[in-house]
Amino acid sequence: MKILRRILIALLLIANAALLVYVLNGIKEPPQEILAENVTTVSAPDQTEAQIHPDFIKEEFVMVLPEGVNIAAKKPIKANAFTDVYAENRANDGSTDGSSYWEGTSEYPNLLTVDLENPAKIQTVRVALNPLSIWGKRTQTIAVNISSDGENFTELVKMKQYTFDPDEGNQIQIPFDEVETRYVQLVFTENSGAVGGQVAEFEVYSK
Ligand SMILES: [Ca+2]
Repeated sequence: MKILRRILIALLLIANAALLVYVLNGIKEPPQEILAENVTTVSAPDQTEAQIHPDFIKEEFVMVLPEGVNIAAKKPIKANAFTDVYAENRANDGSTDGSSYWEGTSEYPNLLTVDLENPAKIQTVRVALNPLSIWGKRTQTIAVNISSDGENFTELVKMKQYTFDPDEGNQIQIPFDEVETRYVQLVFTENSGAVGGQVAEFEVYSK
C-alpha cells in the first residue's frame, strides 16, 4: 500500500509540473513579426546646432522712441515721497541701469513731477523701467497731470493701468494731443511689482 501511495504522489507531482509548464507556455507572448512593408522610415534632420521650433521663437522687440526730443532729461524733478535711496533725481538722469530709478512708497498716490523750466509744446510721455528681464512683467496705474505754475495741476491723461513687459522693452508711451505746459506730473496709484510706483526714466517728448 505504501508503495502504491508513493507512486500516486509521484504521479500527482509530475502531473502538476506538466500543468505548470503547459500554463506558462500558454501565457507566453507570441513572437511578433515586423514586416518590412509595414515599416515607415522617417529621416531625422542633421542637427548640428540648437534648433527652436518656430512656435517658440520670440519675436524680436524693436524699440521705437516717440518722435521729437526728450526735454525732461536732467530737469528739476520732485516726488512727494521715495523709498530708501531711490530718490526722484534717479528718474531723469538718462540711465535705466541698476539702481538708477525712483521708487515711491505704499502711501498712494505717488507723485513725480518734472519742471521743464519753460512752457513747451509736448505730445508724448514715456515711462521706462530697467529693460532687463530680472525686472519682471508688472502693471502700474498712472495718470498724467500738467501745470503752468507747479501748484495747480489739471488732468491731461486719465488714470489707467499700463503693463510693463521686459519682452516689450519694459516701457510705456503715453501719447496725447499736443499741449503747452511747464510742469508734467505722473500720478501712481498701483504697482503690481513693488509697494510703490517705479520709474527708471520719465521722459517728455517735444517735436
Ligand atoms: Ca534713471
